[in-house]
Amino acid sequence: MSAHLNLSCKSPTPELKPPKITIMWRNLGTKRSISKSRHGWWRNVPIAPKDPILGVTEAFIADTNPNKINLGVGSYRDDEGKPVVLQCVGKAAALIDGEFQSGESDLSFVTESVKLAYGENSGLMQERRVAGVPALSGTGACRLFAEFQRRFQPESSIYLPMPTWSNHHMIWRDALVPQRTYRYYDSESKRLHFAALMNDVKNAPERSLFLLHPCAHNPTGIDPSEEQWREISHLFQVKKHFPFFDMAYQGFATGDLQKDTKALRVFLNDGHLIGCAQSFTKNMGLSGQRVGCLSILCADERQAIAVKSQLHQIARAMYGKPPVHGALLVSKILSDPDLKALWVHEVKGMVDRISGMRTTLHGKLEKLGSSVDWKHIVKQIGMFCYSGLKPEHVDRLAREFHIYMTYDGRLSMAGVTNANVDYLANALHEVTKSEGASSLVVSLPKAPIAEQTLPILADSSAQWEEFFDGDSRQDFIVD
Ligand code: PLA
Repeated sequence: MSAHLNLSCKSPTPELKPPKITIMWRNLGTKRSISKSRHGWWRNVPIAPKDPILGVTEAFIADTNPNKINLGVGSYRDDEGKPVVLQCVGKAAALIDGEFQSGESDLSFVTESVKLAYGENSGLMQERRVAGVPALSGTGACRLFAEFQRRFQPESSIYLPMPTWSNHHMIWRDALVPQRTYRYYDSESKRLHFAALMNDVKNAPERSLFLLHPCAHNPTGIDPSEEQWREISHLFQVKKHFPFFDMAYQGFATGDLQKDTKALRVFLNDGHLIGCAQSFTKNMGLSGQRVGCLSILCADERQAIAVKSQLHQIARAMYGKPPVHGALLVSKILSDPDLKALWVHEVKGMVDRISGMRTTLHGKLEKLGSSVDWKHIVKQIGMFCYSGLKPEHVDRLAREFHIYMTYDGRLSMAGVTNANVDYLANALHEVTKSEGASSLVVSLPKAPIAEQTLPILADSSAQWEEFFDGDSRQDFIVD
């Protein structure tokens, strides 16, 4: 401002004031107008709703109580509650140290990943019918497929199980693919609602795309049996549906990586063309590396080349390529027999620890004389216990006991340890004291979670109640 005054005073002809005009123009950019325009660009942007899973971790981190427990996100922890670097990963890291990290690693990573999912001896690799690309972990693999689906099956919807991982709704929403749901879980019996599932598969229009969890279903911890997979696969053949498997927990259902691919095997034996998203986040503990693979089994090599080229092109415009370090670690582990054997052993170790904690927690609750029937804690498999706790229980657990979980009552069993299991059992007993034996019944969301704002620590559970109406079959379309 003072510069402006000084300069204008230098003008010999005050009427023209040329320097002043220049300075006045500059003056438009003074602090006040700059800050105004800066605020103007994004003034209409509202704060995004908290993520139903990641928001729990935020609340946990903000809590300073020493007894706090995070049972929100499904990340494996050891019995001291610490994140684990698998030994096989440490050894592989030493081996790849200094290795030339070029795009060449893609090939072996994809080949090894596909072998792991489709089977070592499957002839599919020799037939070159699998279009596989590295992806940004399981989330990125799903997102890439959703984008591919919208481009090449623009009229199609995606059928998601109800319930499913909350982010599935957001992934397909952002890819602008209409969503439908199919029934999966029976809240009363806490079992697979097989008849309803088959009914919904049967009633879907021919040639629909379905997302299936091949093992360790998130959040219910309930998988179809092999016989049930056969029936599902048969019905898919009749209806010409396309199965897209989101395999984020290979190994976590049974502790055996091969057994956990039984759903894929059944579908492959029946001659289906399939899609598969693989994640190494949980089973290799590579959360920070974001390693995944998207594969699509095509009718012949020509198709596979075309599909792969399109997947690469979509990825190229979104993020280029995923980082290579994690993919190198995975391909090293999968291609080295000793490292692979060590990995298989370590996966079993993680799964055994989780199922041991299920037994311990269940035993403690029985000992406390809980009136609630907690058998599902030991019956369910994988990382999660779909407890049936209601939003008001979840609220109380957070407020009074500093125990955090998602509002649907999903507990990550990977966060339970010998040191915190007594405290957890007491807290669960305390908040459910007034409940009867059969009262822990999950109410399923009545609308896609992505469509509504989920309360993380709701002041009242009324907000949450809006999500539920007890009707497990909801069809909805995202425009
Ligand atoms: N698919 C399913 C069914 C998942 O449960 C998850 C992760 C993913 C894909 C994504 O895997 P990624 O981390 O390899 O991308 N679900 C977690 C974490 C474990 C999360 O929500 O991000 C969960 O707590 O549900």
